Amino acid sequence: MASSCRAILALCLLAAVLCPALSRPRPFTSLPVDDSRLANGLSYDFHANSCPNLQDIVWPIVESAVLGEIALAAGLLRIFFHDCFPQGCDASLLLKGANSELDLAPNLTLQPRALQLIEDIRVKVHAACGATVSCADIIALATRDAVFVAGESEVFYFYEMPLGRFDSKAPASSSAVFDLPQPSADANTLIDSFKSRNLEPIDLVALSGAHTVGKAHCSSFSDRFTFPRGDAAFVGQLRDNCTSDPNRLQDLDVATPIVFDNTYFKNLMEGKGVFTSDVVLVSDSRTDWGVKGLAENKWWFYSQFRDSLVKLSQFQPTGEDVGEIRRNSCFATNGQSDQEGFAASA
Ligand code: HEM
Ligand SMILES: *[C@@H]1O[C@H](CO)[C@@H](O)[C@H](O)[C@H]1NC(C)=O
Ligand SMILES: CC(=O)N[C@H]1CO[C@H](CO)[C@@H](O)[C@@H]1O
Repeated sequence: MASSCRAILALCLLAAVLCPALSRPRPFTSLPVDDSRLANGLSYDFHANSCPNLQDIVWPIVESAVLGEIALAAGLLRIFFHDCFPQGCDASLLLKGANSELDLAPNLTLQPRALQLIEDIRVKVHAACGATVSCADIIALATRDAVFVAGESEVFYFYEMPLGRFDSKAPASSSAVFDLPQPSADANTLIDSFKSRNLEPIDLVALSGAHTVGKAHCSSFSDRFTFPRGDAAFVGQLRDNCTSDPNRLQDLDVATPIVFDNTYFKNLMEGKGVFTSDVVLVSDSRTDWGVKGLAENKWWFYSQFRDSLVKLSQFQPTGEDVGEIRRNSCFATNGQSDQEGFAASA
């Protein structure tokens, strides 16, 4: 009896994953939106005329991809961060070929399937609207939708993403890419690094909450085994697991690894953060109150994460040249031939 129930349940789950008819309609928000506080050139309805169905095209692709492979939500979030932080959200990260950011150490572990998903979405969007939407806007929308799918949707706030970004014509410089904070960073370094991008300590705390999903290689937190920090038994377990299998992937949120929720902060309160950059947030007076507050109040986490992500999403490259809408591929500038773009990736 019990086993036949389980079989039916398994079938229903499978159907929910495979059957698009069961997919949820695109979430929307009825909150009033105010363009006046957005960065230059961005607006919530930027594509209202050029691509009115944009969000209805993006949502079902992301929803079915993430339901099929929940890890893509983490993959997109990290791509978004790594694209935006060095020189602004301009899809410079995606360029392949000479001087590609993807060839630099901090990007060593970006998920190839999440990168490809962005290009797959571009193809569908451009088929419907022509080359009117940048890869940078597609990354922003896809990331927002993926987080929603991975979250507790009944309580998660949906929100509008500012749009109107342009794609870069070249990769970011390697020095800008190496500006991405290291997992071994201390609180001062993290706070300064975020501050230099106009992000407050509370933004650092909330955005680090992205580590409520996703995984890390042992090499990313091996410094934990030299410098005692956090819960000693937990660190011992991390070390033992990495010793027995150095290639294992460690869940960043050990309690609820595939749900986008505030458990990451509850773990931190118990000393169970994976990176030094996570653990130090609990013991600095500029961030400890944020960790405690977001651990105690998931509503605050959801709204703070939204605000901080929307803030990060508005980083724009400085300079005269606003960029372009990549026409042939998110992996290649319009000047690069497709050949060059893809040859480099082979
Ligand atoms: C505060 C400074 C941060 C540091 C030092 C940091 C560092 C790292 C490192 C080292 C990894 C694991 C790489 C690997 O071993 O495979 C990782 C994974 C991840 N990071 Fe961060 N990160 C930071 C902030 C962020 C932010 C702001 C976001 C997004 C808003 C983010 C999202 C993610 C996600 C989702 C993963 C898992 C990726 C996957 O499973 O594919 N991180 N981070
Ligand atoms: C270490 O591995 C064991 C056995 O697979 C697992 O139960 C435990 O959760 C792992 N520890 C951490 C910190 O992930
Ligand atoms: C996803 C991706 O392209 N990763 C690259 C990151 O950089 C290393 C070299 O440092 C490449 O080998 C990876 O392919």
